[in-house]
Amino acid sequence: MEEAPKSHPRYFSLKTREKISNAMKKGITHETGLIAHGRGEAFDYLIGEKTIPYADDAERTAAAALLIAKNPVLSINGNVVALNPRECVSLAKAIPAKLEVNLFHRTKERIDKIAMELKKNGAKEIYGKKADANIPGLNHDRGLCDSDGIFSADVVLVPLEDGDRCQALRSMNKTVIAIDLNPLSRTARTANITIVDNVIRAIPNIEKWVRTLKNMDKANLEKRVESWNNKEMLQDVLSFVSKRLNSMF
Ligand code: PTJ
Repeated sequence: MEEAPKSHPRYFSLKTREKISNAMKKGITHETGLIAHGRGEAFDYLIGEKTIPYADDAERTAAAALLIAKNPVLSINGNVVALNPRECVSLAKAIPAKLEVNLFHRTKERIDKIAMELKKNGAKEIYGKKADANIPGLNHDRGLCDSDGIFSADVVLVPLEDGDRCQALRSMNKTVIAIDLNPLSRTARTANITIVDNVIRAIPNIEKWVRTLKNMDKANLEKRVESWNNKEMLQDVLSFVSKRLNSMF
């Protein structure tokens, strides 16, 4: 494939497409991950392709939830590893949290390739290969997970999650943090804390907040998480988008 020209006004977006397309050719990203990426691009356009204040606030709350968790796990799929493997490993180390490869379109080959990619980027231990537990209510390989990873986690960060699985994780009484550019998706409406931002910007910004909040009193962090109103935030995002679109022309 010919390289994206640096002078192109949408160079960053074209490079990102190249990354995800190359990851698909390597068998890391599932082919439907390209479709999911396209949907994400469309919603990113609507928010202006930058971290809006509501997302920054959600990223800060997510950092607080991850810091007070007893067993936090970052769930890694084929899209997020294609876009920011180093940043995921760095965030996991900063919290610290476990990294688990958890796929919607699960195959052993993809699990191994994604785990290898995370190791190349500095991860030591990767969960997800044992798959000795099942998320109740999911009658498909997408329910498989590790007993000492996602299954026993109290807080799970799921970038680009499927709505069904998000609901199943919530039914297990876990705190679910989703990153989803679509504020209308079932995932966005089901998670405890939804980050309406691109994973490319969200993961490093959560890490920035983790480092800022790390030495803060736990009671303060708990207060922030407990007072989070996800529905109100999603309504604010939709008003933001609507005002932004109305003021464009
Ligand atoms: O690697 P696998 O097998 O686990 O499969 C991963 C995909 C993404 C294919 C699978 O989880 C899937 O089908 O996801 P959905 O249900 O299409 O949901 C993807 C959601 O992520 C959509 O709402 C998109 O708007 C959103 N999205 C896409 N790209 C990004 C994004 N959100 C944040 N950042 C992105 N870069």
